[in-house]
Amino acid sequence: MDARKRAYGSCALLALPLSHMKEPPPMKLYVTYGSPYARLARMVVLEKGLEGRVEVLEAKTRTAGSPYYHINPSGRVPYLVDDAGIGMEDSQLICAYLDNLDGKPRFHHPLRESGWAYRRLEANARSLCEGICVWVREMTRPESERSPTVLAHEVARSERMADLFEARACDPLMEAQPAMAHLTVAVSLDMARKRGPGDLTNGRLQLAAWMHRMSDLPAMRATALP
Ligand SMILES: N[C@@H](CCC(=O)N[C@@H](CS)C(=O)NCC(=O)O)C(=O)O
Repeated sequence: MDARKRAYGSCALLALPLSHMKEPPPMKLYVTYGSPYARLARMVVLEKGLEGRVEVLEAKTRTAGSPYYHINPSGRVPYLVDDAGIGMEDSQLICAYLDNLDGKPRFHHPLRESGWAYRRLEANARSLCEGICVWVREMTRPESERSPTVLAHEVARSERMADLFEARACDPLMEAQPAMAHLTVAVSLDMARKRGPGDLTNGRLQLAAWMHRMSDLPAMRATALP
């Protein structure tokens, strides 16, 4: 039995050409192009070859009355609406969801995910990312509203975290096939260099070499910060 007959039974609809059959609606991924969290989700879409299933849409964040708030009440990106119309926020959840769609996760290896060493690394990576985001956000405020204390605190944090990753850059875990922890460190370092307090790989030779390798990932290039 052909697909139309299975879907609709024997009726007049069978006279319709196949092109009239309903495709599952594409998933929608709401992003901003400067957000490192949204970039993680965009990278997973590309690395998993999901471009045909996921439509990437730019959201208007941080704007009073933005129509985006009707889609995602938190107003944050990334936000994914799956093909059943169910919405979810948070890059960790969205990346895991997208990576698992084909049942063969590449960035969430089950054994690695349950390993404490890997989970500690990913927590460090997210901590680096969050601090850099705070710095960038503070800098988007009018100069008179910026807090030099917050800025200095985040610069110091980012330096300490960069030292931590410099010391670990040659660990087998850091050198392993990229998983979410690796993607998160890479987007954070890129954000720090282009929008943040500066290039955290300067003077950190191991981290610089590691970042150089990560920058070759096709999805890193394709999602480069505007
Ligand atoms: N924990 C969230 C953080 C997401 C987040 O903070 N996104 C920022 C952009 S980097 C955002 O949407 N900000 C808009 C707002 O705060 O209204 C995740 O991992 O997705």
